Amino acid sequence: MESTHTNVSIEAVKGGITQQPDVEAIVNAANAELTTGGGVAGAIHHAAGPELYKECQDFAPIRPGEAVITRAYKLPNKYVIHCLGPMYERKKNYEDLLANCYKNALKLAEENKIKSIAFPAISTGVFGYPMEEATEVAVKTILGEVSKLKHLEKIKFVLFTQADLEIYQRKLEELY
Ligand code: AR6
Repeated sequence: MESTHTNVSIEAVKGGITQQPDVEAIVNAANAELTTGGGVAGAIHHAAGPELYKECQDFAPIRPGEAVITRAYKLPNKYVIHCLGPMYERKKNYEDLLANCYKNALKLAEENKIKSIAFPAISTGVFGYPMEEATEVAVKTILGEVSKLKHLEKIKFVLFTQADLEIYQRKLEELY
């Protein structure tokens, strides 16, 4: 019988999402068409190789808040979970849509019995979501789901800059 984990480790680190070999799945801040793009998506597609793009085309397009899972090809991980974040303030419910990204990514991770996952700060680059606000949504949503997790043991937030890392660390201390 499976039991629910109450001791999931949650950490924030500074680094690149494609350089996280200790996790089974990494999350992509994707575009609707699941094409290469820039930022996180560009780095992931570049590191994974062209087969990732080919597999993605079976799932595209996706809508804001949705997530799909693929293999990770040349990346040091087993899976990539592609989430489409909302463009900041473009839709009334942008906060719910961002929360849905995190919820749906965790759902796919659980369905695939994934033990460890790394998230970038979805929507905070090209999509313009302010880091402070996005961090609040990301951390609150993840903490709200933790008690339901059966397989995940490790959740990592991967931030690109020291300033972003500090925002996450502060929010985790405040809420965790
Ligand atoms: N590792 C970790 N974080 C990164 C990396 C990386 N390699 N590169 C950038 N970041 P973005 P979005 C940070 O723009 O806002 C794409 O072109 C970055 O500093 O990648 O959801 C897609 O194709 C920022 O804090 O994602 C879409 O069209 C955060 O990751 C669109 O951009 C997210 O930045 C998605 O925009």
